[in-house]
Amino acid sequence: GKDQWPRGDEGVWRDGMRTVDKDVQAVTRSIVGHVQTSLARQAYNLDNLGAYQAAALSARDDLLVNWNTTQLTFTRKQPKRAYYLSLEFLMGRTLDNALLNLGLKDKFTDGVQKLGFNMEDVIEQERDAALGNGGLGRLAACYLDSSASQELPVWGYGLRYKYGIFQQLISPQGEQLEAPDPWLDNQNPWELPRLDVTYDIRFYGRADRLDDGTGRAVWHGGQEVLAVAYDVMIPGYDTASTNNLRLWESKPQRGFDLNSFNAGNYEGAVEASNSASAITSVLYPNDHTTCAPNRSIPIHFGKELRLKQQYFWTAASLADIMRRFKNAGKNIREFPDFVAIQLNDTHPTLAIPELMRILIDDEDLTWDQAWTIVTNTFFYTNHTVLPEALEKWPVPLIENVLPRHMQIIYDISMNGQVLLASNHVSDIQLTAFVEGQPKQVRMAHLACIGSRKVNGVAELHSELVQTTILKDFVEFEGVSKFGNVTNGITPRRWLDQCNPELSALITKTLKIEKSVWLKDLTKLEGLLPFAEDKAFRAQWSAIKQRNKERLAHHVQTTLGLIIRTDAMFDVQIKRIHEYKRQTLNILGVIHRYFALKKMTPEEKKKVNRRVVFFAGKAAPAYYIAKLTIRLIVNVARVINADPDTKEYLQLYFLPDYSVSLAEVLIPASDISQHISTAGTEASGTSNMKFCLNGGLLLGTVDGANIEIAEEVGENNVFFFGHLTPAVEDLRYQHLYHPVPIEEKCPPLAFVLNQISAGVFGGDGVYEPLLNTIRQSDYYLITDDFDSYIATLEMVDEAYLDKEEWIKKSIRTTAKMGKFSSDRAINEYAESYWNIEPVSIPTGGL
Ligand code: RUG
Repeated sequence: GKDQWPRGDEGVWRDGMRTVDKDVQAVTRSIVGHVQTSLARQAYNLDNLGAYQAAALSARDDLLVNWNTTQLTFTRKQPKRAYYLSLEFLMGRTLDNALLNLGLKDKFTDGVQKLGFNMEDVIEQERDAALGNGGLGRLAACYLDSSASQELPVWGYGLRYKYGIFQQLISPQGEQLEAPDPWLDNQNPWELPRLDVTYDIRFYGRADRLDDGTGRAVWHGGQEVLAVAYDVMIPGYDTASTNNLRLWESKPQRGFDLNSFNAGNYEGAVEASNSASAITSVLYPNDHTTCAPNRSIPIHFGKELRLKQQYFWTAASLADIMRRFKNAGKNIREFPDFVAIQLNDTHPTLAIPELMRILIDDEDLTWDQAWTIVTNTFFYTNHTVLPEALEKWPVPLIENVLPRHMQIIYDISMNGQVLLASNHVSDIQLTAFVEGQPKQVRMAHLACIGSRKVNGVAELHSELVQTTILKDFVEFEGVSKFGNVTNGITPRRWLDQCNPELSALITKTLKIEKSVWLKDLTKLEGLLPFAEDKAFRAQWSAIKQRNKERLAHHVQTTLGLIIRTDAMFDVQIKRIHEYKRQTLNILGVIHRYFALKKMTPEEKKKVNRRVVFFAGKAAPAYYIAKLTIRLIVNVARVINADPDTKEYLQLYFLPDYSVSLAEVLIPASDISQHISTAGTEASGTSNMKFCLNGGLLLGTVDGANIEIAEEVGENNVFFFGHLTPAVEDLRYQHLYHPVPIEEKCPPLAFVLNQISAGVFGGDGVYEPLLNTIRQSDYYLITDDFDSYIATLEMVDEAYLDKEEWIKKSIRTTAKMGKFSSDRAINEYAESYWNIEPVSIPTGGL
């Protein structure tokens, strides 16, 4: 219909919405204005935090104009939209990124300086928004940046956790301690509460099937919780396009307490309120849901609150999507023509039965009509093939919390089985998704059968998805349903923002606008010829050196440690997990330590100096991972204090790894380690970040390492270890034909014995960790140790040839174009979602 707006005089409205290009004076005026009004603080008595808050509010004003224009344009043009459902969005800090994307960084830096502040200090005031565990959540954040930058109509949907990922502290004994992360305590200028956008979400109660032959049911009773929307603006780079990330907060329903109060049950009312608010209280601190096989039960197993989080978020998001779709006046059958929903891992799989419920119970569609819509709307990304990490929910739990959904899941299962039988699939049991004793729902199977496409996150991984966990679905549904989208990273944050000097050198060298290569990262290839240019190499390496000094300075100011910068910086930063094999790395460090101790002073002089950095959190219940941290910290204590070796080898565990810490570590790295057991790391994304910043890669033939090597050339990466097809066999050998480590790998046996003997203290505390290697060695430490050590020696040798090393570094950066998240998001948009860019006018409508 005809637009009903604006009220009054349109010219007056437009004049009010007009924005002018901000100059430095406009910036300072706006900041001072916010100090006085929004913050109600004294202009002449302001600290860094106040300056940050005022600067953030000022930047937010600019974002809001673009955000409004973008949303209004979408509403008017009604393009097909995509929605990215993710339980985690690991955003990090916003101010710097927002200013760079808006093109206002220089003006703000000037303006802030005129007001007596230093921009870097101001930026440092912001707390990370750490609503994620690791790669999966950071990927979601990179995809939002790229969607907005590519002007794609994409919204994110997630939860507004009151507490993000825990803060990691390290005790004097080297133990990880966890403290809460009350990140909202200082207020959050980047979110807009939408107290008017709310939905009632039901839990428990009863589902009564109607016997009118329609298959409909009525779900009633139980608990109702209110979902309240908070919007986060996502600015695109060098465009007005500003997308939305909508996060839900749970609250007691309005008037929830009236009945209880009337009945004189005050405590009952307060309890109900607590249980409603608890849903979005805290991010579950586990990636990969579980621990290693056979050693512990899954961490989420049967965790009712986690199930409630998943449903609360998917139900609120779907209700919101449905309301927007209906407001556009479309017929329900057109739903998949206007809506694509990406399921980030199995966490939002309940969206599948939930949409079935809405279509059947509320919209009166038949089962077949509803199923056609559902299977044309959803897309599922798998992020792991580790069997122990695949989500399963006990049937009795779902039955209790979501009785209607359990009925629908049974119906989907039954229909699937009938189809399978008629397709002569060999082993129906394998594809069943309600299975086991007690019965469980396998969420990956449900996500797969309910989606239009299923993808993995790197070529090897996508292949493994098709040949292992979803093999029978490939047989049943055809291989064309399955695909690959190799992960990507945003070059705005992971080069321009975190490594401004390198970014400036690249722009100067390529002789094109920064905005050109940052939007088409393949342009970096233009750097290749400069690898042969000595003067350029000198500039390149001087920047790396300054980034090392920046890191050393950071460590000194935050931890009081003095780090030498005339050494190779060797970095492994990621969640602590057995499959990622931080153990292999620390055992390698110990091996090196003893080798150094045996050397004469003459021999030592020829040694490549090395500073080894670790950072990463362990899931609080993951005992072996916590022991690994403890070992690293205590080895560091011994090595760094040993006068025989400390000049040649230093070791640091940097506590409380975060996006912001990564932004300092990555540009400073000469080499980084990505050394998972082959076939276990789906992709990895920090490998891409290091290489983009000219750090070389030491890794196994796994995940995206393989594609990085394909791009940059095998001679510019350091690969080692057994390949994926060998892994099963080796595990079998460990179990049924074990060879003592003394025989199989004497240098490793020596290292393990030194730890056991107490050289690094601990009084036997490390035995459970060492036993994982001595016994079944599921992650193949004993098989890969020799080739790991040999490869480290090759790295040393290569580093000593400084000029060659810099050439490798330049060539690596030059060939990283493929790994921009712009490329990845365009693949999703074109091959899966079928959405198109919508251009947004600058300066308001
Ligand atoms: O472990 C994977 C990484 O390899 C990958 O790069 C990242 C993004 O795709 O996702 C990680 N991941 C997998 N996080 N959680 C899971 C399993 O639930």
